[in-house]
Amino acid sequence: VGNRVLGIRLSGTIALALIAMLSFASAASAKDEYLQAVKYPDRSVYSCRTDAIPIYPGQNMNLFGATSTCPHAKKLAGSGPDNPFNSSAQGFVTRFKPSMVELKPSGKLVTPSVWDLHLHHVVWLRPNGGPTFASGEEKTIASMPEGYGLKVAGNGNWLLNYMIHSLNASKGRQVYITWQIDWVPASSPTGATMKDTTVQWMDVAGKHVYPVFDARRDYDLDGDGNFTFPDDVPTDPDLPGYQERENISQTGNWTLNQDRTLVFASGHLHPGGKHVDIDVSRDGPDAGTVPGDTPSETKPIFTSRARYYEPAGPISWDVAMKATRRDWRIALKAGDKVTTHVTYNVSKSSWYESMGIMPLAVSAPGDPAAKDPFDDAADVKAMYDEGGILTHGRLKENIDSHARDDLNLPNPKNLKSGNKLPKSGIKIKGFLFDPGGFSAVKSFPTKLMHPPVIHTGDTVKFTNEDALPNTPDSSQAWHSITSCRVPCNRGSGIGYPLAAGQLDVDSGQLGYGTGLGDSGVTTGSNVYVTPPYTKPGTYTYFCRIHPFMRGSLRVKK
Ligand SMILES: [Cu+2]
Repeated sequence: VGNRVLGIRLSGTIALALIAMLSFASAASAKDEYLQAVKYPDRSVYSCRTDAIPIYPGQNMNLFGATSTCPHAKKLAGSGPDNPFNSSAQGFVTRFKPSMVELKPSGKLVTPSVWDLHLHHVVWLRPNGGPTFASGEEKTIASMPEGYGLKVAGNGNWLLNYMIHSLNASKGRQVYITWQIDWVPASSPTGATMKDTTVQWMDVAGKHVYPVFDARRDYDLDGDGNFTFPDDVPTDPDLPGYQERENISQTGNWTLNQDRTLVFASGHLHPGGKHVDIDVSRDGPDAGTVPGDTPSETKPIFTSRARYYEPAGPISWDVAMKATRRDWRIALKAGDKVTTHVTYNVSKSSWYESMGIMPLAVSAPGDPAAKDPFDDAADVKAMYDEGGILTHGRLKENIDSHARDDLNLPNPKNLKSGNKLPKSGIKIKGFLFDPGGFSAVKSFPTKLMHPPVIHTGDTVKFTNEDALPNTPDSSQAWHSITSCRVPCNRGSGIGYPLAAGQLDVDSGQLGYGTGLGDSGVTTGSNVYVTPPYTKPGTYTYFCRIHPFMRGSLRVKK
């Protein structure tokens, strides 16, 4: 190795030390730890899947359906029965690994890439007990610690809430939602001593069926690059971010009505998200009687951190979440209040329709390993400081392969102006903005890309003709108009384009969602009018739902 490193002349000793540091850094990052399944003698592992789910061009529907504990069960390992899921005999689910596969016309099963077909969310709900297991594209594996499981009937009925997002206009595709479960029969020796759990669903924005909020760059009032929901939502109506107040939900808080033990937790967030946190408040000997009314009455109990494999940082789904470790047990008392927080990085981009969820596996008190955040504060602090553990490594399907590819498209800023924009504005039809729209594909004709012209102070009207009123949700394609930074002409993915234009412009999803889950996803209109453009220049925008859809416009004095 020469001693000219990074263009700086270094002494041999310093160069060697630098090389040693660099190789240590890469070794450390390669040494992620993963949560291992508890291998009980009475455990068997099964694969389960839904029936085929049709995918409509560009769909982003939030749907509900019926399912059972393990449809189309196939035993993968263990000495249990081939299919315990057609009997009412109970068992414990001790591990739950979700995914989605595409059923190709040839019959082949392929896990689709996140930039193509994307598992936005799927939640398994018990008909009387609410949500239990859940997944987004991060595909966290829920894995109970030794001695704990979720007790259900083999042939139990479940509801499925799922949103599968097609990022393109392709037709005729079908997927299965899949899950792999570790199953311990309740009648087995292991099952006889196993403790049941329930799931306490902690959702910062769970007021609506589609529980989302926005995290915009201008919400960062203290300039630290982060926006924590709901803590950083201002109470002053004149401050940016105040509009998110309506999304704050009591579902982010849980006041216990009996003593309980927490045994497992793992967070869910979206690109841009950094961590989901829970803390617990208990009233102390102060004058007030409200848990958390002085800072000493609140203790952090777990931070689920996002581990981004994405080289560009927290901007894509190339991420895995940290879950609690095997020995994590938190003893809580009746009256304790658990609170959820989620933090997004808003220094690079604004994030729309963001989530912050932390399902907690909860059991009866009495586990001798459980520690009380106040009575055993040092033990709980040590558990907290140790942090979480990943449940799986990097997923090939989450690699944002085409984001930022050079497509040899011109920079809209350098294009000659197009015509003056008519009053009718810009139409969206067939997944194309017109005039001034383009598709992020190589050799898109430049002659269609010329930016239409408006004048300072003008607004722009967009009409989404791919979503017509009084048509089925499945025949509509919902589009957004979201500002991106010029040139906005590179390859599409999750991490490109980013909602990082000169102005924060976002229309929401234009369309007429009518289903229970869909009505909150769309704006209920196919028309959007932008705020006035006050400064001359060339502006670019894209569709967040179908990021290959781009467009530009030019503002003149
Ligand atoms: Cu779109």
